[in-house]
Amino acid sequence: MEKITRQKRVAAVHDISGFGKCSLTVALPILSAAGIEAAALPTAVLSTHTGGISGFTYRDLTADIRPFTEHWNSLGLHFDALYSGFLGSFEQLDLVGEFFDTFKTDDNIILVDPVMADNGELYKIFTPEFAAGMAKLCEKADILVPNITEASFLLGEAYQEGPYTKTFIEDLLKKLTRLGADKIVLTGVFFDENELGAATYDKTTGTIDYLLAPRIPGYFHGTGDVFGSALLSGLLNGFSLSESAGIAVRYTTESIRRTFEAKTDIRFGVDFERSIPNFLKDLKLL
Ligand code: PXL
Repeated sequence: MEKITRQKRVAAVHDISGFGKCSLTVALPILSAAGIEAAALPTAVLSTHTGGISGFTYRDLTADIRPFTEHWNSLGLHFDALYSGFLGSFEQLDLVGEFFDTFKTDDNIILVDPVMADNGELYKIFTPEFAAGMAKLCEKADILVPNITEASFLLGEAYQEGPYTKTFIEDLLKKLTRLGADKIVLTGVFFDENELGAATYDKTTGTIDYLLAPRIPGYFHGTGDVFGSALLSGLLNGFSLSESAGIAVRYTTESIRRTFEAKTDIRFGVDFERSIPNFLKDLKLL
């Protein structure tokens, strides 16, 4: 007989890009598959994501953030995690900060994925001022999940291309905790051309772990959101930070491999759906 426990609940604060598999169209199904209730606070509605696709529509939902916060607060809702990603405007940095302040408790976690840049560059819609504002929002995070480009912008440092050294990565991890979060999961870590993955650092224990998998060539869109959602699924299912990062690396890699073999347009996102069974086995839910 299944033992019934209280279901975990996440507030997912991301945009909804109608086509292209990223942000909410990735976070909601992954969290749901992992048995977690996912509430959505949409930051913007786009026809597609902005990565390599032109002509997308963009409806900014800044004006809805505070009314969502107030309504959810009036319902007395409790979230086990507050998970933010792509924000729709500069003003949302403060509004999402208020959202965090409203729903932060002693027993929940704030996971911030500072979505704004990759491959050494800010996404076209973001400015250096936005990056500075994001660094302020990161002060509220318990767990920060940047890629190496985002880490560089958050620290105000020049981006360095890989392959990296352990000294470089460990220095970056430690500097990132100065922004506020005690736990860092850095993505896009590689020491040679054969493997790629994540590094985790828990400042409270001083532990650093590397979770690497065989590297698949190409830049696949939306993989940061697949990774972040899988990481959070691991954490809320009782796995440690490095175990959860390992689950997320394996899930993201399997999804990328299938997409690579199918020769799908890399802008259209990865086939994370058909990796769900193995993901659930890794989470010990199947
Ligand atoms: O996956 C990150 C992301 C989320 N949302 C939108 C994006 C991007 C990356 O380009 O454009 C709208």
